[in-house]
Amino acid sequence: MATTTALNCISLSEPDVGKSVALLKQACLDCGFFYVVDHGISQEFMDEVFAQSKRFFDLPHDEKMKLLRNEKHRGYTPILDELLDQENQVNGDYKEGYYIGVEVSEDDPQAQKPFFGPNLWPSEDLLPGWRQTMEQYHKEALTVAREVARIIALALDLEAGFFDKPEMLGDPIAVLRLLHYEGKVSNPGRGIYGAGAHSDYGLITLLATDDVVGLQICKDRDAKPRIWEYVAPVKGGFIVNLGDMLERWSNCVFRSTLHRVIVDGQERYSIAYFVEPSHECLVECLPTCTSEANPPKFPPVTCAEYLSKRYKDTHADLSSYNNGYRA
Ligand SMILES: O=C(O)CCC(=O)C(=O)O
Repeated sequence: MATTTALNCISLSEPDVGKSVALLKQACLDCGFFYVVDHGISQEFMDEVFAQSKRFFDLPHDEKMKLLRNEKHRGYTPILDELLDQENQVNGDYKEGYYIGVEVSEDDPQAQKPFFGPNLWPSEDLLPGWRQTMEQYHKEALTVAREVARIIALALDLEAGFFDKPEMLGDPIAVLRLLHYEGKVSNPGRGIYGAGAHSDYGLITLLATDDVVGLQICKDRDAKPRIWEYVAPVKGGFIVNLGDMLERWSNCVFRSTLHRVIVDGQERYSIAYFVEPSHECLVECLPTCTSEANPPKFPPVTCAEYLSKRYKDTHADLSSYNNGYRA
């Protein structure tokens, strides 16, 4: 049985910023995962978001498939749509999801960009208040993410507002993703997982989960065999992890850690909020993370380019869906 890892916990109401920076830095050097609490989103509202999420996933399959994700990565992703770990998974993730991005109307020139455009929404008759709940959560989570990014900047010896610059989190590709694990029992020996091993793509992810245990992290991806540890859910708080763009920015000083979801037969709900910078943001080694003896490990890349490739590599081709099912 895997053990449960101990993670540092950052309170966003902590008046001693130096203390938060030290705790966060240690977590980022060690495993790239930490808890964030006292973030200002009320428990009552979090419960409402989870309840609305459940209402969506409770809909009949045909109803959900009317909102199948589009080429802008908005909408419903059925079970097995995503394959995160091609080496170790046989079919794909035994989870379903729903992507909600930044709402950009069709006539806005920004809608021409990948990942930007109008969201897909279930009708108000079907799920009253659903859109409003999700839009509010999207907004509140972004505020939390910006606050966490300020502490990260300080931990990297940058000015606190480094990620607040327009080319950074000015027009972020921030994606809310509702997730539902229906309860199919994971079997690593047979390549069956709720979510296969992966690291996230962007700057940070804020993850809210229900109280069903399932998330595991592996601190050393090169270890043989890999050692997996559970991350305990935190009531009302976020599990925050660093993404690959931050690992690139920090020249691997900060860690973007492999994680996966093991399902023991119980249904599970979680809500991920992926924070990626603006489309044109150039992700390149920070001056504080390189020296003559430690040159940049990755070439610079724009956020949109990097993200498009990662989504393409992990999601089913949309043309493989026919009448609600995959060929
Ligand atoms: O559901 C979870 O606990 C983790 C989800 C996750 O890793 C992801 O969506 O990237």
